[in-house]
Amino acid sequence: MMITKLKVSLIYLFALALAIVAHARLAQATSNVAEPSAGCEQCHSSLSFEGKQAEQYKVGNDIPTLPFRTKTSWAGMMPLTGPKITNASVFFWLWGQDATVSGEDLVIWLAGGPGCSAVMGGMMEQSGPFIYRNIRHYNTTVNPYSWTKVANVLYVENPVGVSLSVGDTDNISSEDAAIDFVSFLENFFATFPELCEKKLWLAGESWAGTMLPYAQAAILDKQPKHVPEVQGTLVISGLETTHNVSEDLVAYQYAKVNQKIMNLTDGDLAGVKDESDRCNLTSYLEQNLHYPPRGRLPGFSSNDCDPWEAGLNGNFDAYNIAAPEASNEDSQAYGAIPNFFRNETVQAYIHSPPKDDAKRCVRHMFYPDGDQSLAPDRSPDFNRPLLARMIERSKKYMLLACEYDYKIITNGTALALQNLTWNGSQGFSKPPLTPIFDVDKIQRGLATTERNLTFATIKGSGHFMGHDLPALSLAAITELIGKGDWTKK
Ligand SMILES: *[C@@H]1O[C@H](CO)[C@@H](O)[C@H](O)[C@H]1NC(C)=O
Ligand SMILES: *[C@@H]1O[C@H](CO)[C@@H](O)[C@H](O)[C@H]1NC(C)=O
Ligand SMILES: *[C@@H]1O[C@H](CO)[C@@H](O)[C@H](O)[C@H]1NC(C)=O
Ligand SMILES: *[C@@H]1O[C@H](CO)[C@@H](O)[C@H](O)[C@H]1NC(C)=O
Ligand SMILES: *[C@@H]1O[C@H](CO)[C@@H](O)[C@H](O)[C@H]1NC(C)=O
Ligand SMILES: *[C@@H]1O[C@H](CO)[C@@H](O)[C@H](O)[C@H]1NC(C)=O
Ligand SMILES: *[C@@H]1O[C@H](CO)[C@@H](O)[C@H](O)[C@H]1NC(C)=O
Ligand SMILES: *[C@@H]1O[C@H](CO)[C@@H](O)[C@H](O)[C@H]1NC(C)=O
Ligand SMILES: *[C@@H]1O[C@H](CO)[C@@H](O)[C@H](O)[C@H]1NC(C)=O
Ligand SMILES: *[C@@H]1O[C@H](CO)[C@@H](O)[C@H](O)[C@H]1NC(C)=O
Ligand SMILES: CC(=O)N[C@H]1CO[C@H](CO)[C@@H](O)[C@@H]1O
Repeated sequence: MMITKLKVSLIYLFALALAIVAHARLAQATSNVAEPSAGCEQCHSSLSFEGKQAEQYKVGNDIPTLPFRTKTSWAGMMPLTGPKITNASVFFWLWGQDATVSGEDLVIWLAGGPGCSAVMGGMMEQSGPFIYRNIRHYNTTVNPYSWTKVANVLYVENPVGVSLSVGDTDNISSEDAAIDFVSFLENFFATFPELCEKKLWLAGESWAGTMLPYAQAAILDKQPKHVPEVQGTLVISGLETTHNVSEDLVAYQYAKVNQKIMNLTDGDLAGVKDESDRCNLTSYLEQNLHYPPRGRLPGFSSNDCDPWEAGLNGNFDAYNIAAPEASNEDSQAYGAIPNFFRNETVQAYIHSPPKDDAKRCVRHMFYPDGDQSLAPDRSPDFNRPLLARMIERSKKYMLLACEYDYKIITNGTALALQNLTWNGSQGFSKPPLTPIFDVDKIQRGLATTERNLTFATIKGSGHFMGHDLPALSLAAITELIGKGDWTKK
């Protein structure tokens, strides 16, 4: 009797053990979310949402036209609400972090332009789970440097008017775009309330360098319900000052240093110098860029000259002066990505707008006079500028400037920063001298950090750093959110 009972319990225990092992295996298989977001097998996201609201945005694992499966993601049109908004909504795409749990960080990426698509240019060309980098073959590949390796990432179309948005707008400035963005955030976090607990970080490129401090300020002003406080910002090739400073003031020196790469003849270079001389800009840089700065930098005028424009006489791509035959390849990439969004089967699957004319960038945003907001280094004035105020409200603020970028020239940004007073003093005491490394441990540039502001000069990259140096782009976002140290090899 005793023995039988024992046998029975042993068998029971054995069966129970088997069941536990089997269950554990199953759990492991179904929660194996450390796999990449694209090219996954189980394809479960580390994010999940309870609410019905979120459910309608869910994107499945077999996105039409992609040659691999992707993790569950969330995408679609988020309506904007506000006194003057009647019928505007913008597309977003949200990805969970590639880890067993979703982690504490949410990064939002905004594109430049104004008028370029964050989803097309940011997600699908630079930092997303899959990218169109093999543009010769017109197909897409898994991105081994996806930002989802370290954070939950959200790509947002901004401002209204970008091609993956609907609705008309007569908005004309960064300040307007920031107000619309806050409306997006309010509705987004109401739809995905589980994300309200995350640490919120902002990132963007080019014109987003102007827009992002306005966005952060608008969040601080409005204190919208449920929207987390902004922890910090990463700006790549950002416009922090006027075009006159970032282009005209430094164009001659840039052209002189890069004459060969830009294919400028001696005559072309002399033309740039003539334009620069005409407004007495030629020695501004060498006389005024000092570490630490020697007082406020003098004013200047480029009313009657255009040295930057004169530099365009060379044969090169202003976004990457070192790109060989860049324009041809890029136009193909620009075709492949919009085509993805023009496919009706895709549109239905990812809830994107039914547009057969989706474009990577729309021209004439804020037409005809351009962004009416002042540059962040002088808004509302030089004494207490927006950029300085937002740096002071951030754990970390990172500005990356790229060597081969003739649109936003590194030394122009450097001049603006040496003229900026934040956290009690003006400029940096030392130039960027600390080596920084990408995630493959290759040195890619130099950086300096003072009073929560990092300024980095990047070697060997054009304007679109996430395209040119994706492993550095991943290192930069990891540095921002405090999950790595890019000064360590
Ligand atoms: C859209 O994608 C579907 C699914 O891959 C494909 O069958 C269809 O041919 C595509 N449509 C166009 C117009 O390319
Ligand atoms: C709002 O926009 C959608 C999409 O463009 C359109 O179908 C709808 O008719 C518009 N509604 C109003 C009230 O304008
Ligand atoms: C892209 O196309 C090329 C040529 O057809 C092929 O060799 C390559 O495997 C494709 N890549 C992907 C990710 O489909
Ligand atoms: C940037 O400024 C520094 C300091 O004046 C100068 O040495 C360097 O040549 C400049 N670089 C370019 C590309 O203009
Ligand atoms: C020309 O520029 C130099 C250097 O920036 C400055 O010292 C000088 O005063 C300027 N001359 C005039 C006439 O503005
Ligand atoms: C530097 O700041 C002063 C105001 O203090 C301004 O007049 C000047 O234009 C600024 N220079 C640059 C390069 O931004
Ligand atoms: C900036 O440059 C533009 C043209 O390039 C010119 O119209 C404008 O007056 C300039 N502003 C200043 C302050 O020099
Ligand atoms: C620049 O000039 C070199 C040599 O003359 C040439 O090989 C290269 O293709 C040119 N670059 C562009 C973008 O035209
Ligand atoms: C600025 O950086 C310091 C040192 O890392 C940190 O203690 C401080 O909290 C940061 N400022 C803000 C506003 O977070
Ligand atoms: C910024 O300024 C505040 C107040 O002056 C000071 O307490 C803080 O340590 C400064 N932060 C940094 C990173 O220098
Ligand atoms: C349609 C739209 O985006 N309208 C916004 C433009 O900007 C103003 C603020 O200046 C908002 O109030 C509008 O709602």
